[in-house]
Amino acid sequence: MFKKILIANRGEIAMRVIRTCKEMGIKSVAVYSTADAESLHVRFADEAVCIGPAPSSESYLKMSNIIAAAEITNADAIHPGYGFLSENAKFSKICEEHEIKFIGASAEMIDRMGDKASAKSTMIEAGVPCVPGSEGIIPDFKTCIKVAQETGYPVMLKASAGGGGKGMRAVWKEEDLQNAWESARQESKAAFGNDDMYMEKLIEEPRHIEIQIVGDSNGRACHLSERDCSVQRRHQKLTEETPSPFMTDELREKMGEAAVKAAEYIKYEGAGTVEFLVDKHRNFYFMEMNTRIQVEHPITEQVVDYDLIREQILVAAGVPISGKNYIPQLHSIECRINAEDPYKDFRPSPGKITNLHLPGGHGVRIDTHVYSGYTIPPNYDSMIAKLITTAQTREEAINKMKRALDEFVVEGIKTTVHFHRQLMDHPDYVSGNYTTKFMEDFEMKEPED
Ligand code: MV4
Repeated sequence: MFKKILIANRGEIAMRVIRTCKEMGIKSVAVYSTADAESLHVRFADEAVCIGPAPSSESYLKMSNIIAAAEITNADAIHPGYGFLSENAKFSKICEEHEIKFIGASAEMIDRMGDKASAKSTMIEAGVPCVPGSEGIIPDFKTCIKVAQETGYPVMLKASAGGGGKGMRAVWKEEDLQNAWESARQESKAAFGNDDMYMEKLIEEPRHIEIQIVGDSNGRACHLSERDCSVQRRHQKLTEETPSPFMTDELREKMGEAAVKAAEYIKYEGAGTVEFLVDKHRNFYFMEMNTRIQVEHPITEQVVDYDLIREQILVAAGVPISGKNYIPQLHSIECRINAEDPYKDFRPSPGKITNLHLPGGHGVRIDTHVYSGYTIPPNYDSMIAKLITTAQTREEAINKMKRALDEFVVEGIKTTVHFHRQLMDHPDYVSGNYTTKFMEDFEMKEPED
């Protein structure tokens, strides 16, 4: 078992990993930029190393400095969290070359799943349902027209190096195809240095339902049921829940089986997430596979009583998984609390938290790194806390979320607490009748004076 793990991340996920390390009797090393010198993960870790100035490119993305920190502290493993280097194949490789265990996917696996067209081809081989469309990358516009005609409009053009909606275009009729093809490729080239495109039949008003899987070094995998992540704004998840209000026992069985089949086919090791698009007829299609722990992992932990970070560490240390599939026994909802002003188009609101009161009580979990007096730096993403409520039923979990949001006090900055409070009263949310289109029509009600 590892003696010391370096956490190559910051904020709430660094706290999350440090906590499990402490419970497992593993020493923890925090790395931090000069902007994070007063951050909580620095104080909670057994050791802390400053790896550079505020800009991520000079600190949390600076592979040489992170490896150096691991060497001088004699860490035998690195946990990358999510974001930053968590799905960076080069970093996974460098860790391997330095004989430091990367608690995540191998460089080959990251490359294979990171290239969306190749991931899709792999899933087709594995017999996982995929959206009909092109066979791999589209070589030129002439082929693009032909594939669109064969697929039938509307179609979705997608960047193979993409993800999160970048380089993606919905095309409803042939006359719009050329502009879409050119602008999507430009956007993808600019964002990823790669303009490979593939095409799919457009799934209208889909839900985003993902399955948590864990695979071990013996090639076995299990699933830990689903998370509904359809409430998104500009491809940023705002709130997630499990079980999905759209799920049926039969659909869960089929999606869980498909996700396990995918993981076992590629001999996936560690915690991963298979993302699916689900249409209104409950047909599901492979969308992407993420080879990292996800922000929203706590709701799965809550309903199946499972520590996913602990599982990642055990699998990385070669311990076989229990192998049984998990079906949710409870209902759990996560609200991402961001330092953004929902009354001003969610614009960022960094600064000093002058007063903070966190909610608590039965069924309330808060994953956060902030404290009263903490100054949120403007350099990183805006999430300051995850508020998670868990109860026997969805109605009770929503009720608990409302009560917890009403208790949540943050002064000195604006946050999305009021957005989530209004969401919990929205009829389409409360009825569970929402898709990825939900936020397009959502409008904040002005605050009562
Ligand atoms: C789609 C789609 C409809 N049809 N693919 C968005 C980013 C990436 N995860 C894939 N996405 C989509 N792919 C087909 N064939 C609609 C989306 C989509 C979406 C998917 C999940 C969650 C939110 C979304 C918001 C807009 C579009």
